[in-house]
Amino acid sequence: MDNTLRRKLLRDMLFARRFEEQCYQDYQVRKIGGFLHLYPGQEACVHGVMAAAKPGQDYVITGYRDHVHALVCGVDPKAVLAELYGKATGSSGGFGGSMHIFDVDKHFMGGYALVGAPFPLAAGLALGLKLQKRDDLIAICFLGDAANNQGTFHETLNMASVWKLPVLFVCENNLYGIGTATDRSTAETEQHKRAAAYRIPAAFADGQDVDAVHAAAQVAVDYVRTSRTPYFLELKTYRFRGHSMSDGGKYRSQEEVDEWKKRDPIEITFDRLASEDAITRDELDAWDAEILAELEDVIVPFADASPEPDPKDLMRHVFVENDPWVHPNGEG
Ligand SMILES: Cc1ncc(C[n+]2csc(CCOP(=O)(O)OP(=O)(O)O)c2C)c(N)n1
Ligand SMILES: [Mg+2]
Repeated sequence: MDNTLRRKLLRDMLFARRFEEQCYQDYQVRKIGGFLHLYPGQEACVHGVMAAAKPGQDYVITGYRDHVHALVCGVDPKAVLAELYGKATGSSGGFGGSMHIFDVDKHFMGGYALVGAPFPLAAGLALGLKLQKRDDLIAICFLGDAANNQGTFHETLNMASVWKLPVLFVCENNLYGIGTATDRSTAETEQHKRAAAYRIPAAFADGQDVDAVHAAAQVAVDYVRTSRTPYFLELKTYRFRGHSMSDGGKYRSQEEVDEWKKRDPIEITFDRLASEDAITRDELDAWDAEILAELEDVIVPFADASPEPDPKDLMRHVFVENDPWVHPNGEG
């Protein structure tokens, strides 16, 4: 990776970190309600993968830890924060909240609360590309390690392989599903080995190192894009915060968290650039100040000032609207 791209990824990861910290604060003061799953620690995963893909063009889908995936696909941060605040200007009109960011224009297809649900939807997106002969695009599914124990994982990988679908499965293996360590729930903890059962080629990379993620993802993305068949990429990573905001943190030691924090993807990338004299600490601090100012002066005020959704729209998006096949008598 050249330093121009590395610097961009560093700034983008810093933005993602600050955005998530803003969400953390806003939850404390109840500007954000419901569930909130934050991404700090895992930034190198989605940034590294998408730098090897076509953000905004390739179809991306993920679970509930979805804010940063949306941002990387080009969803407006103002619309993401407004969605978190439940405002009408949110990316899902304020109906979805944290777990349901969605932006069809950016080909960001959500944002799902149900663990494992995006697997078959990703295969469906890839099937759609295949039927439409959009051979320039692929589908990318980002999910956690525990999701791989859902039936949907096995059903989808099997069919994606048999049907030759252009889908990349990215496993963000952060070693836990809520408070359960993977080795307590999963017979094969090396997640990439599980793809072999479906004859899907797979690889593993260090999910704290954006260079390593990007290099592995470039192979993966190129493979799917040219062969039009699936690939599985496991990224070993760690979340610095709790699973969600209601995490007591009893299942892992402070020593373990501290050890992983020494492998902060932002610091790793900064150190690599600094070792090549391609950045200074002052420059990083200046970026940080810019990002904090953008949050404080632009993004938060936009979400604050936005209106609540109109109560008359409460039942919208529940049933298909204006579809003669679904409503042959015109009845809802
Ligand atoms: C179908 C379903 N079962 C259970 C849950 C409750 N649940 C929410 S997150 C989670 C753990 C998922 O862990 P993982 O896939 O590793 O992702 P991570 O949160 O670590 O990113 C569970 C069991 C759910 N949301 N959906
Ligand atoms: Mg996990």
